[in-house]
Amino acid sequence: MNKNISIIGVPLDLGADRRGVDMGPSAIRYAGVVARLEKMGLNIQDKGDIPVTRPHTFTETDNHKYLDEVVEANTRLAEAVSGIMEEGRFPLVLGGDHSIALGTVAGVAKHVKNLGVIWFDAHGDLNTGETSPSGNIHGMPLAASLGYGHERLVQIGGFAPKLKPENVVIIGARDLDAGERELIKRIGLKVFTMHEIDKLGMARVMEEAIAHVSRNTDGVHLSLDLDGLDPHDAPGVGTPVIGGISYREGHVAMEMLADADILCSAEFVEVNPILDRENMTARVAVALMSSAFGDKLL
Ligand code: 6HN
Ligand code: MN
Ligand code: MN
Ligand code: MN
Repeated sequence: MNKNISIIGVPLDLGADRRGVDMGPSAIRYAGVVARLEKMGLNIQDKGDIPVTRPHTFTETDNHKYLDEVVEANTRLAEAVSGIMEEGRFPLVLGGDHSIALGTVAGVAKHVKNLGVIWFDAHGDLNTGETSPSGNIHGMPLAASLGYGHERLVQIGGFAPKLKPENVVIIGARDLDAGERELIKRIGLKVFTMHEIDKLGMARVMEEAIAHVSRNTDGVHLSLDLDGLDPHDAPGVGTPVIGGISYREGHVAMEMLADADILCSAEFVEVNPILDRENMTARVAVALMSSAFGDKLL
């Protein structure tokens, strides 16, 4: 695997309607991400944060809150991630709300012909302006990366679509909106809900998920929303949903990803220190990262 990792933070909460998740990158750094990964023998470069414009007033465009600011931040992020890929390094993006996947996926997909994606989340993030119950863009990035939704989101980075539905899996879903379920069925997206995780176990789910996303792809992006975990283990998230992935299930999933050696990029999003307890969710994020990069217990 690529041992040269470039970290980039995105202090954006506008995709989640300003709820403190902009402090996620600081919380993850405070939890010791750089030292932890360096201790594993990885070469870490922390490139700091993407500048995010703070609006003076609330704006909404066709049921998209803060569309201009979210597009601007993600356009910058796409360029930064693309630059990291060009240097042959592994982009590790720290969120920030999940709308930042728009920029990360755009930057990675520019360099990986057939990009696979593993989307860990309680949610589908498959809404469009038409289906979103909230107008929050963090509920839309997977749809937009697949080519569905507002043109300005779909076209971030200047090309579309970034992903083919057959190269994507969602893991941990348990709160899907009506329009999201409809899109999943229409495009045949592979979703491992909590039902499959309970029934088959995480190891079997990961075997199937890894086989699915690596079959016809040249690299796999991990987009991990901390709300995919159970709120008991990761309480510092803006949209918690009970009955999620346990800390241990999360670890075995990351360890299996490291063993499969398929990742080309990763992002850890939705860490919200204001809603957290003793920075626990940021610490869980760092622990999961180290497992995804191959840290072993023995
Ligand atoms: N996230 N499906 C809900 C919405 O507003 O579209 C929740 C989205 C949550 C998004 O956690 O990344
Ligand atoms: Mn999400
Ligand atoms: Mn979520
Ligand atoms: Mn269960």
